[in-house]
Amino acid sequence: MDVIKIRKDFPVLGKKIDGRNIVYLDNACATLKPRRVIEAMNDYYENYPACGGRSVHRLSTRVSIACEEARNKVQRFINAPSEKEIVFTKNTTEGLNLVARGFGLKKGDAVITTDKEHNSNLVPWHMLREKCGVAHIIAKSLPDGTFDIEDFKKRMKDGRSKIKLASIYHTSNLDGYTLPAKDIIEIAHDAGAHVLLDAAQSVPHIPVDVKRLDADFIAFSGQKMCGPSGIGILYGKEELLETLEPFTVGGDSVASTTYEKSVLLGPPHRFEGGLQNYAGIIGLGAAVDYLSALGMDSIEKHEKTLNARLARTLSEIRHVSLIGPPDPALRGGITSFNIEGVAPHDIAMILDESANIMVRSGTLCAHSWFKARKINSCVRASFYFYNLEKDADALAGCIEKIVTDFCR
Ligand code: ALA
Repeated sequence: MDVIKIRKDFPVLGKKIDGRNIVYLDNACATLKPRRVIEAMNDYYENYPACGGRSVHRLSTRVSIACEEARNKVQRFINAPSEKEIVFTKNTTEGLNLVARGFGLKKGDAVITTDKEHNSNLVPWHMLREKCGVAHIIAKSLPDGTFDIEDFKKRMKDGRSKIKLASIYHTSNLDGYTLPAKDIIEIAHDAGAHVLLDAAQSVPHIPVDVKRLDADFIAFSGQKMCGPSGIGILYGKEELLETLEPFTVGGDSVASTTYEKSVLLGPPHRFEGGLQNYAGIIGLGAAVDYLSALGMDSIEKHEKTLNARLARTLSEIRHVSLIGPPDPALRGGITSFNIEGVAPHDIAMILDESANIMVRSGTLCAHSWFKARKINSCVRASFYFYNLEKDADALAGCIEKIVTDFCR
């Protein structure tokens, strides 16, 4: 990959703060946007800022066509069998909530997650337990953060006929570890459960093929894959979307209504009530084109190279502890760490203010994991394809300096 050339596509990478370029390593939270995405959205606002799916005039028709083209692009990107299986949502969280609310789980049923879930794949199950009495089972990770497949198998066996849904992260936002999703899905299916993958951190970074995985649902977000914020995707197998109950209904989600009754449209439109985020959908389509042209295999390889380089340097710095598997090949493009005796938010601020290095710090929307392990929080650096080796080196150099200055 020609990273120097690629970087020219990202306007913000050409800008300076305090006279220096930025080193953006907060990609697991939100990625930067290439010019092509920004232009696609501007084109919508400048040239056809109408609504889609309703009016028959030319501007509106153009919106409808552009949105359905974006849907087809997403379909091809994840190898979904039908465009009807691609539902536009606000973000991953909304996709997960849509399944949690609409899947028809009731008292006596159970859902299984892991002990490493983002709050978006935890809070909906807490609510379902409190409101409807749906049990929540938690599969354990191994001490290094990898998936304990034996524990999962046992829990699926013990909970057979009770566990209706396994809702699990695909790639962890905490440490970058990617689960053996295909095996997990097979185990869940054999036990009679469906599977929902929180794919917010996988779809932007590795090739994801829903047909090969045989995933029932996957949810992900535009903003983590070079697209705009405020747009997400829920993929669901067509026959499951047919029975999933929508929670936002209204304009454009119905075929017809009387005063007494509504006839819903089929998927995906029945889930897309109200005017949509047209600029976001169109921008997402442009982001998918951009990533497809680069190739997901190349993106994955590049991130792993940078993470391995960072790991080599960090392993030589005392007082630094890593979160997740020690082998960087198992952590995609993510390195989460702590420096003994230095608060993560302080580290993040020092990195930002002294070197324009932007990382995330805190509990990464996974308080439950940190609390269970009595770790306050951490710093997370996350790479993307536009990062350079010198970005990894700059981070390592600053960490070394912080250790020298603050650790005795
Ligand atoms: N899920 C996002 C992150 O991990 C917000 O940063």
